[in-house]
Amino acid sequence: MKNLFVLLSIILCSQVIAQPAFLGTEDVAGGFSSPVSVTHAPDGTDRLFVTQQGGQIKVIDGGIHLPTPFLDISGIITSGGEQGLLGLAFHPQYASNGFLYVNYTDLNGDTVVARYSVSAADANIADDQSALTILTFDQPFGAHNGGDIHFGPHDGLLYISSGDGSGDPMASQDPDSLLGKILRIDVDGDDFPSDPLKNHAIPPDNPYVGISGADEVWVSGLRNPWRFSHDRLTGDLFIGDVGEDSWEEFNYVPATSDGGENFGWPCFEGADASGAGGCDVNGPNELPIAALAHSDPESNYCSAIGGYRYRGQDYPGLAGWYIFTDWCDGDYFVARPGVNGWEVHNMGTLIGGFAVTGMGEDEAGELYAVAWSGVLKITGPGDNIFTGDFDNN
Ligand SMILES: [Ca+2]
Ligand SMILES: [Ca+2]
Ligand SMILES: [Ca+2]
Repeated sequence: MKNLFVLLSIILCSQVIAQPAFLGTEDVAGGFSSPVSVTHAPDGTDRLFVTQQGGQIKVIDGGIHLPTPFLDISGIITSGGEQGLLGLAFHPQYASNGFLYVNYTDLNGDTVVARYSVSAADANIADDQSALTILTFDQPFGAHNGGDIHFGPHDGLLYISSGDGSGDPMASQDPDSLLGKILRIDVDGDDFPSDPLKNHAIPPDNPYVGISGADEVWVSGLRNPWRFSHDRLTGDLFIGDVGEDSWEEFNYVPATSDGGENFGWPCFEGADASGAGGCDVNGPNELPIAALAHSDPESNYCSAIGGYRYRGQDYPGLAGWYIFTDWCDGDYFVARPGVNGWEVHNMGTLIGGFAVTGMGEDEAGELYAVAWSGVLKITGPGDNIFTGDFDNN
């Protein structure tokens, strides 16, 4: 009889262990209006900053969503659809210089990257009169603006994502156009002293310096790189590129790259060649490390949400995994380099579809998602991520 109880308890324990929650979420704060990004300032305060599409930046301090906006530029932007305040990044030396950078569509619908300064009086209020335009470029239509911005942790340069502008998608293949690219600039200099709307320097090792093509361009051939990130440890670049009819792409540029990668759009979607006008089906096409098929009958993939490679401390089982999702479907994925290229695993749905618009890191490298009106912390296993059943596809 005693042995039976032992056997029963082992079976019961096994059943509990057989369906572990590899990824989960914890509520952090709510009450946001159309949040599109969450990030931190490198200043030791452990605050989170949430970007709202309508033009406000809100602060979470000690788990409290502060009612007064950090910055409100709603009066100088166009928002709605794919337009609005789309990205926020803090200068690596923010603790000493107080500079932050935003990416928004202005009243003409054109992209503006501008610098603001924190106010002298209050660390939770930026000076809305301190704007300095860093870079601006035309957007032919309202959609495909890209809009994310991040400083490279390895080079201190500002990276900016731009979509193809939803006009002529061949802009993504035109090295003279800033559309359909990841741009890379140095915000600590000004190579254009006579131009008040260009206040940045060109990194001398950018791939089109000294040859035909816009000097700000880092990589090209992207359709709508809505959210991207750097690996905070290595500087590797991960780009979620929203697809058209067939594939949601997650693209990768190692920190050792010289730039100039061409991710194929519109001549390719994933590995599929297109006969679009002017396209060379034998032309360059850097393939994604992960791609979600619209044709998957069990899923509803429609908008890649680029995530982050986990470098936090709370969930060692996630260490080194790139975690990403899709806005419409809600499935979460993890990826890392394997023996035969990148291995990718579907970790299931965390909080449902049409929810997560972006992800971000706190100062310690813990991961967060913005979804509906809230900010959620992404939680994981304490040990090996693969200790039990999971959907390995
Ligand atoms: Ca200038
Ligand atoms: Ca050039
Ligand atoms: Ca591609």
